[in-house]
Amino acid sequence: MAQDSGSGVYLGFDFSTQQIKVIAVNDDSKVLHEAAVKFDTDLPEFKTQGGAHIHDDKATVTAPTLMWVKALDLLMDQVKASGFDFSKVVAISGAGQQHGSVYWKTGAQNTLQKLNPAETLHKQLQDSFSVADSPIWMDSSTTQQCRQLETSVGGPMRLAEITGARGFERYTGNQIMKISQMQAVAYAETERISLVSSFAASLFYGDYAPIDYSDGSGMNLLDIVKKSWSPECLKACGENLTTKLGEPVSSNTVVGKVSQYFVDRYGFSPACQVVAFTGDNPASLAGLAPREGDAIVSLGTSDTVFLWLKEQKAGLEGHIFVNPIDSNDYMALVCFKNGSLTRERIQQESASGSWDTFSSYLTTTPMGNNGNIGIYFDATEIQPLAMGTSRFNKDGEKVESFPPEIEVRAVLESQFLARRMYAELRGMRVGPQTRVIATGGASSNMAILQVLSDVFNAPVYVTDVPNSAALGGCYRAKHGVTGIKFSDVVKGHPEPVCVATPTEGASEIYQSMSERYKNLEQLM
Ligand code: 5FX
Repeated sequence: MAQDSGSGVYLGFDFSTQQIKVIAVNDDSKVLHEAAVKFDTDLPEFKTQGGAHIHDDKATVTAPTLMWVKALDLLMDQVKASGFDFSKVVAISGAGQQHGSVYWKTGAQNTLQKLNPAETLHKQLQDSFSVADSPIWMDSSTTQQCRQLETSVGGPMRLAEITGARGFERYTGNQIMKISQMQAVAYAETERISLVSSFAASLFYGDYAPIDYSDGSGMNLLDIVKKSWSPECLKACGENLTTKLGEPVSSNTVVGKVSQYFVDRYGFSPACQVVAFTGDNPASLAGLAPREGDAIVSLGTSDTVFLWLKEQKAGLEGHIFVNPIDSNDYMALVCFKNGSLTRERIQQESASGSWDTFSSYLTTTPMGNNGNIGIYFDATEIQPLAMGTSRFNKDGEKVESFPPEIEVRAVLESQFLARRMYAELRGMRVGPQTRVIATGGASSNMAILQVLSDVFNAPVYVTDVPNSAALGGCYRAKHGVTGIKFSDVVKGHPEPVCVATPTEGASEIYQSMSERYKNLEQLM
């Protein structure tokens, strides 16, 4: 298999919701190897759907912790069988789905430190978790705990000022509070609580790896300015949390050497280093190698806008994380549930299921859609917390339907106006100088990207990086061990290509439309 000798190799893992993925790159950022294990199909014995178990109440969503361990066994065996030479790996880092938590049972540290290379990890760690099913980011069962935490620190805004976000159901502190309340015995038996990211790093390190500041910012527990646990938040969420969580560290910290288990079983060099793992979104920021001021718009099942911020301002919408590359900076993230699935529904209903027809409607309708605005929340949106469809004509009157070409433009214009409006609240500054980097499935449709460019009044770029979280792990591994500037680490990274620039007049049209959108959204 392709593996150039001489150059250092860096491994990046992504423990995401549906699979574990690994990428190996060399010093020139050339991808040498990729592999993945999918939970639903490669580990059917765990009976997950999309990597998760949705419980009867629909709000509780978990994943079996041991499934992730077994997936790593499979992945490592698969990569070894392909002939990959692990001895060349200089450093490892990686990512995990954000917010999910792992509960290590008393004694698990000892087991981790003494792993037998003749046995699989999952066999040796089968009794190491006090809570067998890890709550994950899709869980929304902790509304009561969110309100309790907000009240205990002085309200949602105060919680946002301390931790970068008001109480969000999926945030780990609220999940921990629920476990401490509902599974008190299991909680008492827990010697360490990891995030999915630090749990994954612990498997490689053969000991408890620390939580990094950036993924730790998704917990409602970390003081994102002081970069230490907030004593008042810890107190509200469970007993002895200071001990159970361990000290958080900067995201580019070298945790230590890979464990003897990986040296003996897979042939890693004993000098190979493990750099702190982080959340999948922070890792993607690193994997897209942005420049300061870039706005990344990910158009997928859910749409996400990410920003690299020098300064942050607390607010009730969206999330602020400590920046994964430079912990003096921040990263803003705003997530929207109604992304591609809603666009696909309109494409089915108004464009006969044809993307060509959908795109042609975008080129034949004018910017601003003659004053028509449609808002389409097929699933309960995150901001605003609302559901349903509303259409308004140029006079602001509600109408039942739009002609198909108006409907197609309306869904994109309202989605992009919302992405822009909420991202601006979290510090995004768009304009001709800003590079908007589009990723995700819909970023291959040029007609859609032209609307994005017009609404954001900024040039839109695309980049050929399909696995940005795993690739971000490789870059972060190199950054952590070499200490060289991040811009030098990513020097071989493909430059994003500009594919759309704002049409003349777009700025004025969407400035006034955004005012109208803001008011209409409140009627939802
Ligand atoms: C971000 O806050 C999220 O909850 C998701 O994007 C998860 O990180 C997906 F893994």
